[in-house]
Amino acid sequence: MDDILERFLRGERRALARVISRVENQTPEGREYVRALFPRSGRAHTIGVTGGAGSGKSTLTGALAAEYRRRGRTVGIVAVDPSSPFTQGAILGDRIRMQDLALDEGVYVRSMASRGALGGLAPTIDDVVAVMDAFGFDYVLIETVGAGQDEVEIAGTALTTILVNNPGTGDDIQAMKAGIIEIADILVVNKADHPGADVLVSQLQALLALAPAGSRRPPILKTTAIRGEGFGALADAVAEHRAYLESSGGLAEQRAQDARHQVLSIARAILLEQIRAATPAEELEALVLRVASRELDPHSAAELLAAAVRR
Ligand SMILES: Nc1nc2c(ncn2[C@@H]2O[C@H](COP(=O)(O)OP(=O)(O)OP(=O)(O)O)[C@@H](O)[C@H]2O)c(=O)[nH]1
Ligand SMILES: [Mg+2]
Repeated sequence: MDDILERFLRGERRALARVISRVENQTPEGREYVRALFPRSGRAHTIGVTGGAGSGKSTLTGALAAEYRRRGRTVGIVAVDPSSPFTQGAILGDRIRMQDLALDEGVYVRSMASRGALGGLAPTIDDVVAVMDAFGFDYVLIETVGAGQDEVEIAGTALTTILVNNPGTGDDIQAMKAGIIEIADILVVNKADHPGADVLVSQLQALLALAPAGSRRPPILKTTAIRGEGFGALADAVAEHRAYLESSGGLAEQRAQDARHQVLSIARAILLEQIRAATPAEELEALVLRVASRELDPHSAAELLAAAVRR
């Protein structure tokens, strides 16, 4: 065991930062760290915060973290978004409290790019979350912008997924159409200081009423993240969701599902890497152009790539 890992296990934040960097860069060392630390993970309550761009995810994440600190709990935050204000140091609407959070030993914030080298949500996000979990944070909050597949993937990473909506944007209706609501364990109407919050709550209630009988109805909560309003209730709803998972047997099921998802996505990345290694870029490009010109069908082209790996 090297020095960094030892210091990590003693709870040194600088060692945590080093470990995360190596994990994020997918170095062989990073992989060893994940291997060593993974057995220590699984204790934190992981919470995904997703929703439309600008819906207040970062502000809400900061305010929820502040609520947990008030309750004496520690929090790791992973912001999966290069444009996240976390990087610019503006977590909360209230500057003073933001500073408190930044200086607080019980909170650790890490921003990372949303895309891996091979495209798609980087498998390293799961690894970074596991590392923070192993470090001993009670909660690990994961912010990701809801722009396509990411929110579905994040639901695989987090035990509890919070979907952030805003009044008066019409985004919520879009979200329903995309089926995003199905991944939400808790629905939040943020910017409740804006008009139309209650209307949106009613609309969401009406939509949830269409869910199959017997399925769990996610609670709908109003927050005003810039003022830190509604976070006692939100933290309670998160705890209730965890209790529900534990009592319904859903926790074990979800952990198995997460593990399946992670293993398969890493295996997919490994295979894709092997395909790239077995076929030079210009050959791959030529093959792709043959498909584009309808000379070759995509299945046959993919078979050729797979055959190159087998050789
Ligand atoms: N009025 C009001 N504004 C809010 C509230 N929460 C966040 N905002 C503002 O909304 C804007 C976006 O907030 P962010 O927290 O950066 O939103 P985000 O969803 O993280 O944004 P991206 O990560 O860029 O997608 C900021 O100007 C916030 O101050 C709220 O409850 N009420
Ligand atoms: Mg953000």
